[in-house]
Amino acid sequence: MQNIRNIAIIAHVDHGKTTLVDKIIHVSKIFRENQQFEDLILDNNELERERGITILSKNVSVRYKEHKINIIDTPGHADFGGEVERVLKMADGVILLVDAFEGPMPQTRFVLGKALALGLTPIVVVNKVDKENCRPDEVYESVFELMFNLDATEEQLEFQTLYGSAKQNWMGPDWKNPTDSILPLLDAIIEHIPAPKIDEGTLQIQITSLDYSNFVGRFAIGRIARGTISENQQIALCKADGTIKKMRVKELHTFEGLSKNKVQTVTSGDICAVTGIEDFEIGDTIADVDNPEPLKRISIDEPTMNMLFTINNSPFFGKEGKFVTSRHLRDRLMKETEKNLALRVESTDSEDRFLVYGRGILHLSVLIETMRREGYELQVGQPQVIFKEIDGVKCEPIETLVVDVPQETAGKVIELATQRKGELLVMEPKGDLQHLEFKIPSRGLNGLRNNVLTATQGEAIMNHRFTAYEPFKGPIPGRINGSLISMEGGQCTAYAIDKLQDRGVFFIEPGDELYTGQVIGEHSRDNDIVVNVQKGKKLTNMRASGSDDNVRIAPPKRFSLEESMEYIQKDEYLEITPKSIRMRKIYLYENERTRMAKKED
Ligand SMILES: Nc1nc2c(ncn2[C@@H]2O[C@H](COP(=O)(O)OP(=O)(O)OP(=O)(O)O)[C@@H](O)[C@H]2O)c(=O)[nH]1
Ligand SMILES: [Mg+2]
Repeated sequence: MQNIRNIAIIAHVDHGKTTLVDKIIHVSKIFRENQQFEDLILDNNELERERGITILSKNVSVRYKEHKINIIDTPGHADFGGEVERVLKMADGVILLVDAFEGPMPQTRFVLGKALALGLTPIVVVNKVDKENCRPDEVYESVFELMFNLDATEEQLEFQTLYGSAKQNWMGPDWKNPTDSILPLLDAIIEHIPAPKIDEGTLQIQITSLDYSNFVGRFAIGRIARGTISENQQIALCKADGTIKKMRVKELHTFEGLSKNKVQTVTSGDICAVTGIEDFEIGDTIADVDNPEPLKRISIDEPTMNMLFTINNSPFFGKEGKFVTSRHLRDRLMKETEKNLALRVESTDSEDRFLVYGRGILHLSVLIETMRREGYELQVGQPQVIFKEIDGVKCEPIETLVVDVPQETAGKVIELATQRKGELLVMEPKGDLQHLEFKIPSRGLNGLRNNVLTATQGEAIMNHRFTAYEPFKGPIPGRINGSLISMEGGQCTAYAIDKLQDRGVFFIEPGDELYTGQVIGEHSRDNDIVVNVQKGKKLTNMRASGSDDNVRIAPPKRFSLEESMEYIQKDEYLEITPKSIRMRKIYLYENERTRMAKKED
């Protein structure tokens, strides 16, 4: 029987989890083989690298002092919180990372609450003590207070604390005295995280995660709660609907460093990846073939938002993408639901349109961005929060919003949040910033980030997380400005844009190909207007000379995918192709829009 420790690393977004896990892998290799390694990068998919965030949790494993330590790196963004909750089932302890300047944030509270509820005792790591304005002692105090407020047991309140800098590769008991390695953390794990509890009985593994390999197909990943599992063994798969299917294990792997290691047998307490299990879902139990006993299923957070996904039917349809039909869209969305647990897809009365339910803007935008990179064209509608009727009362999702801003702009931020039914709960100094906490309907967050950043010259740090459903708070004013809409199709000219500059801000550049009904700018007033940007002199070389009209044109306003998702109105779509993101009116022609608006009244 080997000595095993199973730990999950949890924290608010960006507090340094992945950096720390990279360093742990690094040091354990050096420790064993006495050699240098390249920088390891755990955030290995393209979107994770570009955005510098973890989207999927990952299993790795290191060996240290006769122990095998299985580590699960988790995502810190609130939209992926369901993932954390699930993988905590594989752990016997957690490392809670907290940024030595920021302190506990909304997601810290959420993940810590889940860990405490599962009876796990954390090792607290106050990370980033190298930051100039850090305040590790205060942060320690607030972590203690947070645990207390989350009803931690006496035992849990006696948590171990380490200070350090994952980036500078050290951990130790005192933040003022840097050590020369992160080994003190590994020692603390071995000493304070309990070994897995071994229950007597036949095989039980709950599938908590999955992985793909081009060679062997899908891996079912889980921790062996009871018994042993071997290559080629017959097992029973216990499904959600109560059915039990007999199948055979093909290959069996354990985690070793960043990769997997093929093995013959794995015993209870360890985490393994199994192939050969067909049609499994997360939450299913792999059990003994003669005595199948399923484990209690994992509940998954309900979606709080939905968006209409539809095929691209703009005049530019099919020009830039490979997969454009409703069949393509349907198959791709259905495939996604197999691994993206918090996502739900519903058919509508039209075979071209689907309602996609998710946990927030980022959750849905990651899917959209992935699809566009794969060659899909699609359109999406304005994100809608999901209302619920609770005891006969219409309720809506409410979030905790935390904004840290420079003193002098705090007033503006409070005003913006209050306009959207935000309720200020906390206002206190944090370093030289002002720390604000609000309770606000999810609806009110739509587009708020953009306004807050503008109001604070980009200085605000903003975070929010779903807390609960509460009775509907009443109407919230939407976007104040209307849209500038292209009257005609074709290339726009610098001359025409220049003449219209006093009407608002443009999202397009001279020379862009447009179509009738495309949203090309923001009107300076509250109504939509149709403008002609094609007329006038066609300047052949837009950028060439200083005497051209175009030199006076303000640069176009550019939106990220998420900003556009938050920007569009109810009667608008976002057209997404591998090459472009365009906004458009659902009804491209003005007479159609007038007719439809009348119908709605
Ligand atoms: N100054 C400083 N920066 C750090 C430290 N540890 C991590 N960082 C930086 O913080 C940023 C976020 O680090 P990550 O390790 O990706 O954070 P994470 O917690 O994995 O983030 P998510 O997975 O998105 O929740 C990166 O730019 C790191 O370089 C540290 O000890 N000191
Ligand atoms: Mg990470």
